[in-house]
Amino acid sequence: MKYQWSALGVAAGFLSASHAATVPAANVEVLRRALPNAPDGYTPEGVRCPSTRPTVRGAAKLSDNELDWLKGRREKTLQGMKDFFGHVSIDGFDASSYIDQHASNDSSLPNIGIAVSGGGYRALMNGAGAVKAFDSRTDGSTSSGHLGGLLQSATYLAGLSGGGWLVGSLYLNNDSSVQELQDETEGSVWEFSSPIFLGPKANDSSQVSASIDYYGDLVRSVDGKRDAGYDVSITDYWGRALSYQLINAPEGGVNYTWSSIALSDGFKNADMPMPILIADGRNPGELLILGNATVFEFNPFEFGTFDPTIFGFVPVEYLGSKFEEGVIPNNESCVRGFDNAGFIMGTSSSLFNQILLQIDDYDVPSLIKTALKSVLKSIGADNNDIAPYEPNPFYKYAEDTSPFADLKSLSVVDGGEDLQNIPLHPLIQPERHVDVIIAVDSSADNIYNWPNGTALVATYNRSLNSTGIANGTAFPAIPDVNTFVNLGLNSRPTFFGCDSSNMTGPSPLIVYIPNSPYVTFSNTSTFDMAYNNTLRDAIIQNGYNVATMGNGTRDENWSTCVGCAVLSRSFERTNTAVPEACKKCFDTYCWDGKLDSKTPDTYAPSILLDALKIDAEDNAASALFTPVGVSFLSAIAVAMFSLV
Ligand SMILES: *[C@@H]1O[C@H](CO)[C@@H](O)[C@H](O)[C@H]1NC(C)=O
Ligand SMILES: *[C@@H]1O[C@H](CO)[C@@H](O)[C@H](O)[C@H]1NC(C)=O
Ligand SMILES: *[C@@H]1O[C@H](CO)[C@@H](O)[C@H](O)[C@H]1NC(C)=O
Ligand SMILES: *[C@@H]1O[C@H](CO)[C@@H](O)[C@H](O)[C@H]1NC(C)=O
Ligand SMILES: *[C@@H]1O[C@H](CO)[C@@H](O)[C@H](O)[C@H]1NC(C)=O
Ligand SMILES: *[C@@H]1O[C@H](CO)[C@@H](O)[C@H](O)[C@H]1NC(C)=O
Ligand SMILES: *[C@@H]1O[C@H](CO)[C@@H](O)[C@H](O)[C@H]1NC(C)=O
Ligand SMILES: *[C@@H]1O[C@H](CO)[C@@H](O)[C@H](O)[C@H]1NC(C)=O
Ligand SMILES: *[C@@H]1O[C@H](CO)[C@@H](O)[C@H](O)[C@H]1NC(C)=O
Ligand SMILES: *[C@@H]1O[C@H](CO)[C@@H](O)[C@H](O)[C@H]1NC(C)=O
Ligand SMILES: *[C@@H]1O[C@H](CO)[C@@H](O)[C@H](O)[C@H]1NC(C)=O
Ligand SMILES: CC(=O)N[C@H]1CO[C@H](CO)[C@@H](O)[C@@H]1O
Repeated sequence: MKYQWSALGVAAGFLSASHAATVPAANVEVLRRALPNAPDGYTPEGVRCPSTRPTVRGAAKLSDNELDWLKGRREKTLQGMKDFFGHVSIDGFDASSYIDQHASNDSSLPNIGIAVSGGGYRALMNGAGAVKAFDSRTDGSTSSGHLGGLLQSATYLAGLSGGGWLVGSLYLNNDSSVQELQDETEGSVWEFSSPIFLGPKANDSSQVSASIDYYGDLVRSVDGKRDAGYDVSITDYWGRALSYQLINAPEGGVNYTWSSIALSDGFKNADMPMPILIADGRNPGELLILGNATVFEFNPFEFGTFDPTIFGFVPVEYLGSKFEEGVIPNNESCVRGFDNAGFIMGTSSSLFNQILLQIDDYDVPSLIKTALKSVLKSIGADNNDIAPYEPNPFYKYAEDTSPFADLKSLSVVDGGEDLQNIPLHPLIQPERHVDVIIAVDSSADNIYNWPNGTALVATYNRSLNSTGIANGTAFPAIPDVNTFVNLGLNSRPTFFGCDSSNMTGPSPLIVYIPNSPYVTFSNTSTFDMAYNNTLRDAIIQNGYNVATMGNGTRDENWSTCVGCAVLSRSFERTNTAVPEACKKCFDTYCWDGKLDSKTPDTYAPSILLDALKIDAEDNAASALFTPVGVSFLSAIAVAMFSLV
């Protein structure tokens, strides 16, 4: 039974978020990525505790680790901004000199966060296009009309679900650039033409036997964790499977931990922004994730939340240890290896609750549907359709306020399930002092999979009760989704919170960048499971154009306007008059408070520029749902049953 469950579990994960798979390269340069420092592969293992035993830390301040890292990062972003404003000009204003002038006091200079939404592969690719545009390492990105250098100027890079796969791959592959990940040859990362439930593309052996090896590896690694006494769930298989596509190392990077990012040279040198992934806590007894869900973050140092329920963090490296009342009792050892990088990325993207509720809405072969439903139902009954963080690191912690304090197992789910599909939460924390968030939204809100502002509305609503779950966070006023569509706020970039006096408290300015069809229809379904490289690259190129408004072809002032948004809060702190060119930008891009809440026509935009050619005669990707694909899947399922 165990194996049958496992095989279907992976298929479930696949169907839930639409994926494709890749081969682990045979000849990997072992040193090229973060660190494979797990003590025993996928199995967490007891280790001697460090001399200062890990504890839960109250969330009133940032961690000392983060504060130390920020000192280095602020220095690096200074140069990043000088480079950025070296090619992004503001008429009548010398931004480079402004940066120089205030260089001795970096808290007066802009503090930038980038947030990449969820939405499966679509979000990974559209987000990748934006990050590629912001990355000064990308060829051509620092020419006029482009936005290269924003990444080098940013302090934080947050990802959620599919956006988290992007952020994770960038860091787990040694600070790779998007271009490098695209350039990886077959047999390594970001090869989405072979779907995740078939596993890495076959090389010399047949696909069937390659897939059986792949399933065998997945099952073995998760069995190891279970046999060591840890609760496992579909998310374990899901995370393992995802890793084969996202981490370029043998066996899908089975030894890579999330905490190892903090040990990699690039991160230690503060060469890149701090990566943060988001997941939601599921309250005991609630199947739906509501707006009052606790929002957790995984940064390279810690796992935890600023929300008033728990308001605490543990070292992410020591997840799996038996914390109690915020400490690891003296008779317990410390545990490492629970924070497998794929498991963390899988947690942020574990859409299983939603699948359980919605699978009938999707065009999935009925054979799979039936099998899945029976598996998911039985797991649901065990309350196991989540990622169980057991032992709960917040056991008996914050007992007065935490709904999780009595639970031995903390249930964590996809970060978008509370509808906050853009990972803004870590970036609006007052202690982080972020001035501007570049928010890339690839959500599938409307019937054609375009965003309509739902994610911003969710974060805004959450911020309204400042003494409640929002716990002192503030957010700019955001209109209803009908207004978004009627006024076109989702058809081009829009700024929210330009007027810092109109907010519930200090909040960053939001540069909202919604997915739009510049050169290809990038509104593919969240449940599309495979993409050939032509389509992958087209959507990434489209994302580049989304972020740059077609390198300024849609508005030649766009790069200037992004520069103005970046500087806006800093201008206020330094009492600098807003340049006329920026005033013009704010007139164009700031939401002016007008509403138009009537029911809109369906939003179905046409291609804005010239469409890229993606067609080819033989269409490998869509072959999956042909009868051949289905019977192939059954063959795999049968093969797995036979292992029982
Ligand atoms: C990571 O990449 C950087 C830049 O490409 C390189 O200098 C460094 O040596 C790499 N780190 C490891 C551990 O390979
Ligand atoms: C993972 O690490 C273990 C030692 O903990 C080692 O035996 C194993 O070969 C490693 N696996 C891979 C794929 O590197
Ligand atoms: C640095 O700038 C901040 C904000 O502009 C200001 O509050 C602070 O006093 C300045 N610090 C110094 C040492 O000038
Ligand atoms: C797959 O093929 C490539 C190119 O022919 C080769 O370099 C690699 O070693 C092969 N990988 C495996 C797992 O056989
Ligand atoms: C969350 O909100 C719902 C609906 O308002 C409420 O029923 C539930 O008790 C709340 N959960 C917690 C843990 O506060
Ligand atoms: C540590 O002590 C507690 C309380 O006495 C006990 O429940 C637990 O099993 C002990 N753990 C180990 C590893 O012996
Ligand atoms: C906006 O998206 C939500 C889902 O996120 C959907 O329920 C709603 O109908 C959409 N409204 C419009 C006007 O697109
Ligand atoms: C705000 O949240 C607090 C704590 O959950 C609650 O007691 C209060 O009723 C909420 N206020 C409003 C206006 O919803
Ligand atoms: C914008 O620049 C990128 C990168 O050079 C390129 O791929 C894209 O085609 C350009 N867009 C337009 C509309 O020219
Ligand atoms: C902020 O502006 C919005 C839109 O104009 C308005 O609805 C809201 O009442 C204002 N809030 C505050 C606190 O000024
Ligand atoms: C890639 O996939 C798309 C969508 O399935 C298809 O239309 C196109 O023909 C494919 N292109 C190639 C080169 O295989
Ligand atoms: C600003 C604010 O309200 N912070 C609160 C967040 O939650 C913790 C724990 O409940 C409180 O101690 C803080 O005062």
